[in-house]
Amino acid sequence: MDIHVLQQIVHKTRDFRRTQTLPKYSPAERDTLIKKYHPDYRESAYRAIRFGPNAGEKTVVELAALLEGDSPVPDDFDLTPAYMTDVLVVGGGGAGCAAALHAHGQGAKVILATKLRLGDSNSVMAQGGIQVSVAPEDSPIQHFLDTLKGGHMQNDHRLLKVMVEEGPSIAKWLIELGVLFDRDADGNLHVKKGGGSSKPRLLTCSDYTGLEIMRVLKDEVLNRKIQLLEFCAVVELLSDDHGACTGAVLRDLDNQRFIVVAAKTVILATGGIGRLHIQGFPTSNHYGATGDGLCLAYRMGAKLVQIDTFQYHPSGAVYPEQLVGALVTEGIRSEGGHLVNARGERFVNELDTRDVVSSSIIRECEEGRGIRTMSGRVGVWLDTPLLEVEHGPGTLEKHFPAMVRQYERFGIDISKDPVLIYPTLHYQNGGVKIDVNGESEVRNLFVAGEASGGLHGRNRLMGNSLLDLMVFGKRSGTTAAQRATSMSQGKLTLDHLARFRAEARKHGASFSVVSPMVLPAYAKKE
Ligand code: MEZ
Repeated sequence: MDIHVLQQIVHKTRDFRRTQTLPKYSPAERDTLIKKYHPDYRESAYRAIRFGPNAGEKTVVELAALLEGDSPVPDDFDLTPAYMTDVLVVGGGGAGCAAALHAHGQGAKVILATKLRLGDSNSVMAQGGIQVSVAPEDSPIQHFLDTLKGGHMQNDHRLLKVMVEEGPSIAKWLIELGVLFDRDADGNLHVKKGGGSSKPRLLTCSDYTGLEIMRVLKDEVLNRKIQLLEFCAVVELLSDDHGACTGAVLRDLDNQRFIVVAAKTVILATGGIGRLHIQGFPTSNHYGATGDGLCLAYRMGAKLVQIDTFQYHPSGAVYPEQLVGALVTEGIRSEGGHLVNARGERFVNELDTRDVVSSSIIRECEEGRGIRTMSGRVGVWLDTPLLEVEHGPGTLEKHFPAMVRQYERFGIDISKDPVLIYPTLHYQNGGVKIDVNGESEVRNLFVAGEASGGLHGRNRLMGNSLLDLMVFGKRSGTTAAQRATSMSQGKLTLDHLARFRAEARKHGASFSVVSPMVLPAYAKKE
């Protein structure tokens, strides 16, 4: 049936729905729902990793194959360095830029390598805000408790404590650099409430918060003339006789040549894995989100944590086809947008945590209450016109200009028509195990942002990602630089790779998968 005909149920049921208050699920109901419908609980999508630091632990099959994958670098590779630096930062998103700026601020020589362009990252695509407890009725303790609850009490307490406590100083730093957060009429910072939070805590720049933060950070990296190696993907790390990290091998994607960088410390800020499309899910992630940092760190011997849990953001676009998987910010639900099934009914408190909301949407669709597009995709409605009814005409244009434009390009006016959504692969909850300064279990190898794990437990709260990458970008950049400026460059070897290959052979690995993936499997091959 035509999508415009199907939409009518949303308009017809709006007035009734506006009179409803939906309770949140009890803890027991949430558990039952998630175990039945959340993709993290589909056993067939998982397998045990056969060797390496996480041997015997389960992760999704797509990631397991890459973690066990072989390096593109041969054993007898010539390790003469083309560059020497104190700190090598890998990744040009928020965590990478923050790490590079703070390392540079310590007086260290810094190289920032990124496989695409500076700024190409999930950070620029973060829409709904950054969580910081700045409101008078809020506190870091409250932020700590909300995050812990959202993460099913599985968060690393030490990392979480650091993140919530340093939030306000990070907001101050960003404002001083020039980030224009939304403000109230009296000039105070405007805070909004996100899913799973007990207090309004989101600082926003309309619905392009990440883009605004990255505008400023990118400028700062360029102004400080930090050396950039763009279109250079890190494909292997280097180690000394004691297994400490001493640099990396990069592949220049323009001419496919390898480049060796000798670095006293390395910071991986390589982001997530959305482009692995685990379990066939579309993704909200950028083109380079292929989990490179996880594979690189794993081969070096760094332990990973909670790599069996992923975030499927409840509202990924389902229609039109060109937008499939693209993010429809949680901000719309925060401002009152209803989720509506094919019968015109609400079916979950829209501000419950993302795992609960996503599981509820999947339940509706699996039980036949979803809406099917002509191309065969299924989803539920997000009642966007409701925001205009509740808060006045022009609300969407004012608060969600990016979202309005995203749909306008395809002839859809979200102030008049609801949009069709379904969970989209958004975030990797786990990653490389780090300490409070971002250092992994491998000496001199630091990890910041989405590639690291432990902070968010089994479900990240909205807006905690931008804060995570600023806090741990800062801590890893500062610590890596202080360490590097007080030591000499270590020997460059591939000994860790020889050990990894020997172990792989013992387990009968076929060496047919090469990792890191660098670009998605469907990238055009030259
Ligand atoms: O932190 C996020 O993932 C976020 C703010 C997303 C969004 O819905 O806008």
